[in-house]
Amino acid sequence: MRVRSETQPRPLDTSTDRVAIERIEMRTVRLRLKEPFETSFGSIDSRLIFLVSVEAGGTTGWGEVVASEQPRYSYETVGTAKHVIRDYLAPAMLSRPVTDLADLSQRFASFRGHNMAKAGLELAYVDLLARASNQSLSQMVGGTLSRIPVGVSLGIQPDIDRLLDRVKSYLEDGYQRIKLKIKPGWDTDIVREVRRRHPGILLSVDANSAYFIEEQDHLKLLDDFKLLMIEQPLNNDDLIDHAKLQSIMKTPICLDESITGPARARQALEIGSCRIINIKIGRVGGYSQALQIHDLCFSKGVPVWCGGMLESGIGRAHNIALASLPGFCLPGDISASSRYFARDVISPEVTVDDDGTVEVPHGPGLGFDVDLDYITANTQTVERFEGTTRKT
Ligand code: OSB
Ligand code: MG
Repeated sequence: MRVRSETQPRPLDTSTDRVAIERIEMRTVRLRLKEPFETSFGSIDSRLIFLVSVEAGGTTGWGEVVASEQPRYSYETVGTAKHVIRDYLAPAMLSRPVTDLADLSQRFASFRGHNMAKAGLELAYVDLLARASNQSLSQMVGGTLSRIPVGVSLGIQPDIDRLLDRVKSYLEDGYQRIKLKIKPGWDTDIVREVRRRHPGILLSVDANSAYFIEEQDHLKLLDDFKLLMIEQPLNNDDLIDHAKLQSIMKTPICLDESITGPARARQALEIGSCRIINIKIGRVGGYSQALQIHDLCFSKGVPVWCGGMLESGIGRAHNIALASLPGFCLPGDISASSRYFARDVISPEVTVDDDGTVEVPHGPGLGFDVDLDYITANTQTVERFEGTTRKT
């Protein structure tokens, strides 16, 4: 598989003046999901959205920490991210003016792990810079696409009929790729049925680490269904067993959970753990890391696509910007706001066209208005941190 564009992405241009961040705010907002979302590690019916904003010189930048309430997808939670931002990352960001994204990410690198917490602040910082320099996020990160292809990630359903209904209706909406969540007992039979009804569609599966290498003979059965990929079949921090599995499977393995940063991406490609990488800005620790993984994969012709974490519109706007980079040649998990929530925190909401694409907005920063009234009405907690190095 080849990546689509010949254009080399530009490095993030943050050569504006040093920015003295005056205030950081973190807040949690409860949004109900329109329908429960079930994966191999559990089911949720609402999302505790974790928003962060940073302020300087009268401009506010917005980011989202994609951690869940429980440590199931990863060890991070809303609670650990609050702690790490409050006690370590916010003080590091406020301690002196920030020169550029590399400066910020270097300060954060002295604290181990907690990528989602770090990413939330990086996102807010990049949105702040974009607004201050009157550029869109996509321009800031060197995006080249004006529309991005998108797919939908379908949770485990109560029964096969319900699954087939959902697949049909998302295909009617135009989504370019259907991803089915699988787990032992909800895998080959349902994939076979979906494939039989839709022989030509881009179809993938995501196991969220539900299998062991000892189950390789069973996993190999999935080779019969012309899947675009199988996402993260094995343990969340494994590379070795995935390499063994990839060597005996025809279906490309795509790693999600295992790719926690650029070094892991390099190692995975070196030993053949996967042929495709899902990039989530939160999982890898922010734009600084996501761009490096993108550039590495782009230079090697390895396809990447943008994963999702059931974000609100704020995280989704950042995902759209990232997915506008030239290496993102497969449809992302960037569905319409209405696929998740009755009402989103941005306006206009993210919509998907009949051709299964989302427009990359042109306006400054996120390119969407942040609906502060709606956010305030649904806010559960707020904490603010003030800088000491005010501009005079
Ligand atoms: O593994 O990609 C995943 C949601 C929460 C946690 C992990 C994953 C997902 C999704 C949903 O698949 C993607 C989305 O539509 O946001
Ligand atoms: Mg996944």
